[in-house]
Amino acid sequence: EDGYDLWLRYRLMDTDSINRYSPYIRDIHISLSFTFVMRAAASELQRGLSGMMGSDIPQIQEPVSNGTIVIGTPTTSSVIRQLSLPLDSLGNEGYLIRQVSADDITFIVIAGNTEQGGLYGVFQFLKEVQMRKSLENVNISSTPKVKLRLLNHWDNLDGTVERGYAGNTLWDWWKLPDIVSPRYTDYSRAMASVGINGIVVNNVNAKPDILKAMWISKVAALSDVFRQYGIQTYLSVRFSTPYELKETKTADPLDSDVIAWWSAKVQKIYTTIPNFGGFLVKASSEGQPGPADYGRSHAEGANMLANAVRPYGGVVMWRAFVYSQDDPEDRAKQAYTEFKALDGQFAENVILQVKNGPIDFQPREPFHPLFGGMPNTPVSIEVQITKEYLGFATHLAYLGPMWEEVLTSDTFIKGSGSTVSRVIDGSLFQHSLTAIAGVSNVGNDRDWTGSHFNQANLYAYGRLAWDPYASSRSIAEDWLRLTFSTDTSFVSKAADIMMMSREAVANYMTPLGLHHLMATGHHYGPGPWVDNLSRPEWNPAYYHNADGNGIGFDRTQTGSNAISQYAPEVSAVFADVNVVDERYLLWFHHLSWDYTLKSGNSLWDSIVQAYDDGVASAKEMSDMWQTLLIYVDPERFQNVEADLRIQIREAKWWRDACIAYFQSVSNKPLPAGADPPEKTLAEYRAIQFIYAPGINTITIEVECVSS
Ligand code: BDP
Repeated sequence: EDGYDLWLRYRLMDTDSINRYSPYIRDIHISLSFTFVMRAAASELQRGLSGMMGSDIPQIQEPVSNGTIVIGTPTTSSVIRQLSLPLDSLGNEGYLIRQVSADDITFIVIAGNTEQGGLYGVFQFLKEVQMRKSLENVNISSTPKVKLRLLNHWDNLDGTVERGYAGNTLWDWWKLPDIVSPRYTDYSRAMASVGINGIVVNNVNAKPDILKAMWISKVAALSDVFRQYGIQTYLSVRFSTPYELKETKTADPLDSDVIAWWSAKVQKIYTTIPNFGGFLVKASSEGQPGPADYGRSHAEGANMLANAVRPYGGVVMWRAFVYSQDDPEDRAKQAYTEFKALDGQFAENVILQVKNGPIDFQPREPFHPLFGGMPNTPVSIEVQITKEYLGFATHLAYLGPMWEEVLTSDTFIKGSGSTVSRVIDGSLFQHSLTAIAGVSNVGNDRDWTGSHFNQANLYAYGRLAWDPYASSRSIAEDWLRLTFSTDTSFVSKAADIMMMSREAVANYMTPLGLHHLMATGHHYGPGPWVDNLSRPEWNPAYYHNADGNGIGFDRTQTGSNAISQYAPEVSAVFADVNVVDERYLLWFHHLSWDYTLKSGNSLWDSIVQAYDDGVASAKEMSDMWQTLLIYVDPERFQNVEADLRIQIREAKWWRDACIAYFQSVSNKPLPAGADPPEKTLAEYRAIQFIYAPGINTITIEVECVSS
């Protein structure tokens, strides 16, 4: 039980369950006209059902009898065609699972308008059985609410993964394209099982080499596997590639040689990778070259690439993660300021990819003001599945509630109910190009994600990409049933652990709206004292502004006025210290240490209390896990147990180091009953990790230059 099977565990069921399911699961009706996606679906169904039933569930072509499962599309399956099922509303990727009776025969049909829809239906059907749901009169249909559901790998060509905590890259670049690991198939199965339909294979901090013919052929070999599962392939590209490969004299997006270079390159890519989807671009951002180097706007840069991919139906996902050291403004305001002015100037196959919050994947951020701020531009959300700022692989932090928090946030841009999910699914501003991107936590570790509970984040991401309105708790419960046990008391208690975990991390790292207190470079441990990096906005001190009088970032009118980037209804709430959710307090306000919170306690005492709550929650999670021993196999139980031990220790490290530092600034006594930090501030400051995982050469260059 090493976690390799993820949530696709087709383990033998108990005899009662086998008996209960056998009338519905006898054989699988396929058609010879299936192409590769439906063939992959049929073999997945056979594999899953045979595994769970403990006997071969064969694929058949004739005849349909009681207990046959008919799969396919109206075009490829004559049985489905004759049933005249209500498939119209399912679109290109939806599915219908239904028990039907015809000619005195009762059987289940899994249908889609396309093979991809059929594949998703098959995975859903398998989940129903894995979760021991009843199949009597089964009638389930579902259609994804977001068109492009992407996993962004930050995988480097040298095999490392930027911000990756699950080993090295899964892509064996060195051996590709000749040797194609069967693991790529298992990866694609897992992705398709949660509805992912696009993979960006390389880091946004891209190297020019990825567009050399040799690398394109490596990507093509991966892509051949992906497309069996309805997955398109995308590449991150470096804006200056033609210039850096010495094939043009500039990378100016308005230069005709540059335009011609990209068009020719795109044509070659599509010849080699027929299911290519387009480009992801990080430009004029954190040292990456971009249109700004040539005095051009982001729209001019993006549109040039968009023109190149348009003839093939490709898209450009242009990242809005930009902030400049030359700009004295609050970093939280910069992306909005820069992009708002360009609204309406982007080509129709460009989508602006915006991180969930205005800074950078912190344990808690308010929603990014560009959600709702760019009505004339398709805008997608980028979330980070890999836990760069939430304890890497070992801390248990289920991110579902964090994403739900942002997706359900109301932008009020078109009045009440203008939620971020409605921006993302295109319904608020009627955009048909919609997307959601998650920064992958997948590596070549046996368990794929570095820990068992990190698998839940990958799963939840896929589920929310399919349906941004889904509840994070019910996703957690499904994942637990698929991954560990369907026992109801296990599921309910383990889901409680998951649901409290992110709040625990936010409390022991950055409570009450504090943010970016992480140490330099690796971002693992605490570093609230860091104030000497060359770029001001890389310093934790820039964000907390703690001094003898108080702490927090004033983003109201008396400060940076970042709140003005939100709709008046939202900014009024953020502006009012008495109304704002206290979990965002110090994100928006600079307050005296003696300021009184709603609890009646002072700010200083409340900060200490929140850190203590975080540590207490980590302990509680571990105690709760101990009660689940009987439900979980020893190997996985002990893995989680060991991770939780690390988490308790490091929660305390975070708490002690931050309190030691903030106390040195506030000069306040600890509230009665609070333990003093175990070590001195000097000792916490001396802790260094030079070889922490996830830092790539670019990051090291950037941050070393600055320190
Ligand atoms: C930051 C990461 C950095 C990424 C950057 C990005 O620290 O490694 O390159 O985001 O999203 O959070 O481009």
